[in-house]
Amino acid sequence: IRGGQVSDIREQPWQAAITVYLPRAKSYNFLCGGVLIDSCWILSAAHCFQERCKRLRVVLGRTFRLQNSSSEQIFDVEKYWIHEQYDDETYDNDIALLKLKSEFGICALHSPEVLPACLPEPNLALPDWTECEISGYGKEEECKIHYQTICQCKKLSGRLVTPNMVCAGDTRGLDDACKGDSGGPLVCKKNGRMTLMGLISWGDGCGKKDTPGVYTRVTNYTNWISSKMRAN
Ligand code: 4AZ
Repeated sequence: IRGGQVSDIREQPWQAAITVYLPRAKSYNFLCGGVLIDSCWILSAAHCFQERCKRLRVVLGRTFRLQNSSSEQIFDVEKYWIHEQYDDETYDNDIALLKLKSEFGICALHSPEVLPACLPEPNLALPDWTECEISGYGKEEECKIHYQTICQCKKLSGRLVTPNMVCAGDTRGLDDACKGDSGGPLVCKKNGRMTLMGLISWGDGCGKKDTPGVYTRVTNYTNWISSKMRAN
């Protein structure tokens, strides 16, 4: 996160860190952010998983990327799905769903540090300039930004913003997602609940004036998410 403030995981208890096993180093390295949406299910960005067949592990309940914490819960990933129409050139449909490995059908246990975000109703529309929050381990921070149903223009720095994307930013160009935050949450308060409206996807740099960040538009994928969860 660019701008933003250092934050405790209890402010964003759905924030996940996705790590990948590096055989040479014999250790797991941070890969991307993710969002806990149910005990055994994590959403993230498809572009994080372009190299296939990697051993993945998810860390929940941790405030700092590299600092173990007594509240953390760690899970291997049983399987993951990249959206069938994901386009790695335009980042259209930049969404992936991960299933955590469990023994008895229960994975994450709820605690003040580990709690799922709510998914929106498929037709939920928020007014432009609704205040929302993003978080990430890019710099262990969160920040407040404004939701924009449509970008000021259909293109951002020459790249197409498709109807499967939503923009959000801070007009001053201070607070923004940045490298390492991809896959993490854009949550907005709706009827008192923090609702997942976006997944950090791409942008033109970070924190440039009048240049919002681009997020995967989660409302377009609620059917895709629930059908995968039901079938698996
Ligand atoms: C990235 O590289 C990235 N300012 C994510 C979001 C934004 C820029 C870069 C948006 O993961």
